[in-house]
Amino acid sequence: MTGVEGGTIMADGQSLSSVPAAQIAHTFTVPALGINIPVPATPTKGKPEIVKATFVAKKAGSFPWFCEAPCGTGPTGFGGPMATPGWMQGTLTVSGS
Ligand SMILES: [Cu+2]
Repeated sequence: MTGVEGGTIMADGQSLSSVPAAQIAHTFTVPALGINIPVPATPTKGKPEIVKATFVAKKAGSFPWFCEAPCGTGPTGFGGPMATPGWMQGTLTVSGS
């Protein structure tokens, strides 16, 4: 998904509401909470970019998160880190208040 949902993202100080699919390096996606944060690739190779994201979890619990961009290894890009828990997938735990 290219749109920012359930939060905000700033890339080098610029607020983004979406990132073109071809420019997405990673996503932080939590379907159960309606959160999708696409992370743009660095526009200039070798030049770091600061990306800041915020989101509010609307309920407590443990929810799976994952990256939807094929950023891993292998012919499809879904190997290696994409298939390794703790890298491009995991569990977001939200405490109640
Ligand atoms: Cu990724």
